[in-house]
Amino acid sequence: MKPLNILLMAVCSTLVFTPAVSAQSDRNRSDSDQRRGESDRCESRVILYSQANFPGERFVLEAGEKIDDFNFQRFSRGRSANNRVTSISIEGDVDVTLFDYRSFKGDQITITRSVRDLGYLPMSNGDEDWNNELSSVVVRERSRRAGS
Ligand SMILES: [Ca+2]
Ligand SMILES: [Ca+2]
Repeated sequence: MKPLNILLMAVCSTLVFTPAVSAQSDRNRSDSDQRRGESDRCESRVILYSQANFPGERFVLEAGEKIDDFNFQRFSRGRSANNRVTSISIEGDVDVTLFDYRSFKGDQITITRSVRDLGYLPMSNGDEDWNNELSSVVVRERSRRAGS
């Protein structure tokens, strides 16, 4: 194995931890929750949650994925995900750009780390925050370096 690969694996294993363990109140855990706990692979992905601190309904996005209108997307329990996302878990080496409107329009912000409560993330006008505003999203792989 090349030294670079080993380095990347080491970085991954420190980044991939599951912050959702604190959700004791949530007993309706799905199969994906179980798999998530057991997975020790380094996969980059993003999980959107309807509540603060990562409990409850979720919506999983892989690296490279984009959603242009959350009106047509549903959380794990069937509710529309539009204007409901309150926390975001980032696993692995991805950036996430949030948009207030569909079709990647309106206010936007790019985050590189998990956010426990979008209510503390201000919009550019300074008056509003990102809680329950997300309507479209882009997930990009961060480390796209030439010659690896
Ligand atoms: Ca919410
Ligand atoms: Ca919105």
